[in-house]
Amino acid sequence: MQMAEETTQLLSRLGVKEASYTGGNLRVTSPLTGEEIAAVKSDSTEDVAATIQQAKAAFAVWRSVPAPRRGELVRLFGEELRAAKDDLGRLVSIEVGKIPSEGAGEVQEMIDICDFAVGLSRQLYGLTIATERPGHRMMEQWHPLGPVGVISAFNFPVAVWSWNTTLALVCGNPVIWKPSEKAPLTALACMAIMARALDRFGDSPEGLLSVINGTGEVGAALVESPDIALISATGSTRMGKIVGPKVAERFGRVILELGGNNAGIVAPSANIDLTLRAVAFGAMGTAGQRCTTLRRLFVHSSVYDKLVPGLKKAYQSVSVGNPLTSGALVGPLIDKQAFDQMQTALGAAKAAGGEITGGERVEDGHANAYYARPALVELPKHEGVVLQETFAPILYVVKYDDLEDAIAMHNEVGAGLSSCIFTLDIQEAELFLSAAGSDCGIANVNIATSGAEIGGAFGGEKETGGGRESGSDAWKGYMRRATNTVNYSKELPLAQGVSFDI
Ligand code: UN1
Repeated sequence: MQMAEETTQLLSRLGVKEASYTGGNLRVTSPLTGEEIAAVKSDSTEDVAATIQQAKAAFAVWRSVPAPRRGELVRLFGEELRAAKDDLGRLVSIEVGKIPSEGAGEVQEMIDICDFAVGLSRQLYGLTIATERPGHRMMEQWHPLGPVGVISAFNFPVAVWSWNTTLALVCGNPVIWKPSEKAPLTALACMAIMARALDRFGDSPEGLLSVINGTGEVGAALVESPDIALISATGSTRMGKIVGPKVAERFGRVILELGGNNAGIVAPSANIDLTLRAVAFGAMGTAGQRCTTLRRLFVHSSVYDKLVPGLKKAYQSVSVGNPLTSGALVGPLIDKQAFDQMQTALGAAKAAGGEITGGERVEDGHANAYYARPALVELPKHEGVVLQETFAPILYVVKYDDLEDAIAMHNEVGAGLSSCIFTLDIQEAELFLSAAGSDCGIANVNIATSGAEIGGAFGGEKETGGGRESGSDAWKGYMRRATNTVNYSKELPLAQGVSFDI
């Protein structure tokens, strides 16, 4: 079956109206074959303004709905997602090129965060705090914040929106979603799935959830609106450098989840077999297009020859191709630009004395599909191109002798998202996790950098932007805290012993 035809069938089964993905000006191509599969209508800045006003009105209603009732909407969404998992996972694969288990895995991540958010809807706890004044009580409450704008990237076209949306909903906030212009179809599908949950829920306000499609100016209209209390944006550091200051200018709140140049350290005691498998998934999975992809590996000189030849073999033999027709483990890069950037980085690495295994284009019979064999680059020094994130399957390998040097190199880059160490030595593991160790938001032992579960807070430091999404107490980013002091006495003692007797 032709890709466009299958896409139409999937969209119709998922409940997306044909008019929303035919005849529009935003052409959608599948990276699997380079074929055009749909043409989505772009929204205008006037459409965005109207959507924001609707969200504002929805907020006035939704903030007063009890949080456990808000959780009920998320529970129903989780049920609808379970029913739609196969179709939505397949659509993710078609639209952004993921292998089937990763397409389905992304939808599973959405289901998981629904479950988390439903529980959370009964746990939006504030503290009660001891006061210094007699007859007083002090406490904090967490209140809904306001409309949330979610800007998501092509590589996790649906999961990242769901982390933000499920939390925002139970926290009492409407959400407007600006998906990547490379992945508008999966966004339309999510809205159709959500529409079924909203129908079953019954009495939600109009404009509680919406999607706006288009390019930069549509996103900018969202970012610049004083009515959007929080912008949660996932994408490149370059994008974050534009979005962050714009929101700060109007004193809005941001959650930024930007680039990663994630690294691992392989210590002398590492279990080499486990390390090899973990590195292979971390570095080559999702064709190197996760923000948590493993991009740099520091290998102790005593185990270098035990690990690296095996890794090279894996790079030479891993199956690359259309994952829907061949069962390949490495699918396509998202587009030509991604492939060109990969080749530019490899050229720079070669010029710096890097020894490259793989990296070449793999022909799949489609001129506009860009498949590349993942590249392993043995670098003599940790400098130059390795310090930049290239959103492609390139793993740079550098030898080390001293763990402190390896940690220093590890922390030398701008980004600070995810990190890992492979070791059976508890002192090394704990040093890596300590204040003097990895400077990232995520630091792991004996697993690679990618594939985080939703239960932990997700995000990173430095040029990664500092935002946290998904689990732990990331929900606090979607609420405002009010400190309340109540005087139940007949006196008026002032704090800090101040007297002011009129
Ligand atoms: C992303 O690439 O933007 O840890 C998110 C992971 C996934 C999320 C990645 N759970 O790889």
